[in-house]
Amino acid sequence: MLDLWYTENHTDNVKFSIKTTEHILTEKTPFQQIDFFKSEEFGTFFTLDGLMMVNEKDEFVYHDMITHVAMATNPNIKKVLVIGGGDGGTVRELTRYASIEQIDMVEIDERVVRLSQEYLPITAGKLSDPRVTLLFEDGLAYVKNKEDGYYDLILVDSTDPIGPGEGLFSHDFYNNCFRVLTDDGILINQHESPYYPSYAHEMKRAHSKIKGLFPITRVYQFHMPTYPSGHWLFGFASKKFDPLKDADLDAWNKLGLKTKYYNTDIHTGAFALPTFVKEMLDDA
Ligand code: AAT
Repeated sequence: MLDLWYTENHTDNVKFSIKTTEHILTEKTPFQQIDFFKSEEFGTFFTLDGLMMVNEKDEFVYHDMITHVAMATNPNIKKVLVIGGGDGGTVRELTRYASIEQIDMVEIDERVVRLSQEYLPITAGKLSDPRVTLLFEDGLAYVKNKEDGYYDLILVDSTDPIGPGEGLFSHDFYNNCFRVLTDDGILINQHESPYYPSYAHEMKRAHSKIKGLFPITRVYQFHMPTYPSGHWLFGFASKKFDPLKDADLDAWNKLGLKTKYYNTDIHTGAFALPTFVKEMLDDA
């Protein structure tokens, strides 16, 4: 029996490997290289340009945390924009709220969506919800052309700031997000990791740009076993609602949604950051 391992460089000096049982496919699109694999430990997973995006085992952590923190903060969210997120996991979590009326997902690479629908129904299964509209274009251009004050919530479920995701970490993009949000709008963005310096550098850059635009900016953390260092962050930027002072956690619990990672203790706890992270964000 051959041992086939998927290996990813987490830094120039650190590698992360998963034993695979099958390399399902490899495909180069105009935007990136997509690879799908099967493994014992993480089930089916896919990578973009050699970086882990989603796997069946830990996707719940990321998709719970990108969605439920904002939804518990403002239960009146009706119109949501997801940027990226082609695997559908973020949309899946959003569709659990009967109160949401419209979900627009803007994904640059249609192939990520189609392949996820074929090989990862666990995340893509709710993309057919009638409230969901799929748009295949660059999220940067989409927000530039969108009217003012339209969305209650924007979730930026993007790749890292190399390749097609780069523009989604730009000042211009955050500025347009601010503009297309309603007066009580919330922006959640993929905020990289504080641990390895190359990721921490991007975390600080993103934070410094968002801090200058939104009156309320926080960062919260979660544990993602397959992302570099396992320590990952989302940014919470908002025009009106503070995720700690204004969240109605009892109301969220009354919804009775069963989640595997998020709960209302985590909601509060995730904003408690280690000292080294606070210091980096403070001088960002
Ligand atoms: N749900 C977790 C999965 C992702 S994938 C991020 C998606 O963002 C990809 O499908 C990619 O095609 C899409 N994307 C990249 N750039 C753009 C863009 N400019 N406009 C719209 N969509 C885009 C996130 C994984 C996070 C990994 C952290 N290491």
